[in-house]
Amino acid sequence: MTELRHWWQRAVIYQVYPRSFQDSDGDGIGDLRGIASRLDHLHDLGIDTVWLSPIYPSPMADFGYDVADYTGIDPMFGTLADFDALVAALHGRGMRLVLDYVPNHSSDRHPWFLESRSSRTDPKRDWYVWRDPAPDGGPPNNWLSHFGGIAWEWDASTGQYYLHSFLKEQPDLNWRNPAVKRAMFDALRFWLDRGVDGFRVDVMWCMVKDALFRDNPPNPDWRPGMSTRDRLIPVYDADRPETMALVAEMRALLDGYGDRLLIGEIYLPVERLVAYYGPEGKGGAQMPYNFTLIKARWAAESVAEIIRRYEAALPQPAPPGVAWPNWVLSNHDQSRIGTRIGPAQARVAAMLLLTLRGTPTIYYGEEIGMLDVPIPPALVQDPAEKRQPGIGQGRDPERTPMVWDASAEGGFTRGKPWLPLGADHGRVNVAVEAEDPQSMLALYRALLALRRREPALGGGAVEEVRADGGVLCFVRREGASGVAVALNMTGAPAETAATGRIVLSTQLDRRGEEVAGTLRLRPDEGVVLAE
Ligand code: TEU
Repeated sequence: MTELRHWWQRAVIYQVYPRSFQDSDGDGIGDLRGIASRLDHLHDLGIDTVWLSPIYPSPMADFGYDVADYTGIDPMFGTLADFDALVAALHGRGMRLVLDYVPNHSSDRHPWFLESRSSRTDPKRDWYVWRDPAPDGGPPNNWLSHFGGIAWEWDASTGQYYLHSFLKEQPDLNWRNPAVKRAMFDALRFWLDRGVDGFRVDVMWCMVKDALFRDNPPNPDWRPGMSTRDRLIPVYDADRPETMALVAEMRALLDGYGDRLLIGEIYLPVERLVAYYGPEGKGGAQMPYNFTLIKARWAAESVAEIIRRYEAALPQPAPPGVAWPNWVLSNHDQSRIGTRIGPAQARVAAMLLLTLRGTPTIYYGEEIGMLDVPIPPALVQDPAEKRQPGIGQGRDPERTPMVWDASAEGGFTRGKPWLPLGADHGRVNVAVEAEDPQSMLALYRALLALRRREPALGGGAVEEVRADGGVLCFVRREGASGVAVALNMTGAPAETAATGRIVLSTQLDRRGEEVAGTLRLRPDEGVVLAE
């Protein structure tokens, strides 16, 4: 029997993209006061932990992932007083706050970088990654930016290149320099002292680079249409062995404040991903984010295989608090689930996310079934799309404003929203769905309530994972109690063997129906059965 000792094992995390959640001052961009005004929605839904994408002062070249001050709030989002009020409001409701932390790079406008680039002898020169040109005058090596093109920018006034794994406006910090570590750890303490419950660490697997700056080898599987970064295999600029020691230090710092949460944003195959729990599954991040469902082929057999492979990769044995799983369907960098697999299957995905073993993260708007919003070229905001147009890297479509009601701007702003709302916003919104007992919102509420009520859905083991034709089946078991989950991942009726009483269907009917031997599922229907 698994006792869930830690709050983050019982948590349901909700990601807020602050620009897009709620505007309070009419500038068309969301802000902290706006978020604070919408906590009832999250609380009623059954959410207990909010993760905010960056709210720090920033020139917004990458919408806050280019930080110009690690211990402030961008005026666009509010003030430190607004922040403290938000923390107090969350804690007052028994909820928690996780902040984004962006250690790999700062903004090129950060005072540290301005000093660093001012001269080769500046005391902060070594706070960033500066290298001499190659003998031919070109970049020091072949490393590529995640956003296209070479990862090095020439600085004519000091005659060296600096490294930027993302935009040239996002120079990489040099974590091999102890002064950088001290300053960046002080920033963590600043927020922990203000009551923050944890951090989601941006590109955790990229923080440390090869000390010898060796070239990455070519990727034989690269094909036109793929991102230019995929031309090389990122052996030397990501997932370096030294990263683990740094993660362990971050974790120890957080542990000094009690039971705080360290989440790592990590895009790696699961066998490498689990290394970020730390040796023997402890001492690293409690949640190396598991993005396997984001890349999944949406079919019962492949998702069954993902669950088995992930569970098997977790460091074993797993005493409480060690190598705890987590699941993610979407985030601010990825196409929304309903767009990837269709609105009908998005309901099945919601049931999957909230019945699997481990802490789920819900991306804002998924609880009402928001879809990607096509953005005409003239309205594109995302630098990823501007730099490599047309290859599907643009992230604006999944970052459009949260829709609260059927009014013209969806209750998001009284001004002009920074990105347009979807054409479906008269139907897909909180107010309309709150009145509809069959809505996606009603389904999310029912799933979250069931998850809290049913011990097997908390700490219970996941067993008997199998695909039966197009139906994904698994059992969650906790001591004597167990539930079975059966998800029809096709648009056709299906049958599978099951016995028990239906406690929830994705179509929000059939409750209490007894199943004896054969479970018949409608197209795109998932059910949870109690034994
Ligand atoms: O994303 C890291 C990352 O790997 C992205 O390049 C991702 O693969 C891409 O956006 C998919 O299109 C993090 C943040 O989540 C992202 O928003 C930032 O732009 C990036 O880091 C730089 O900080």
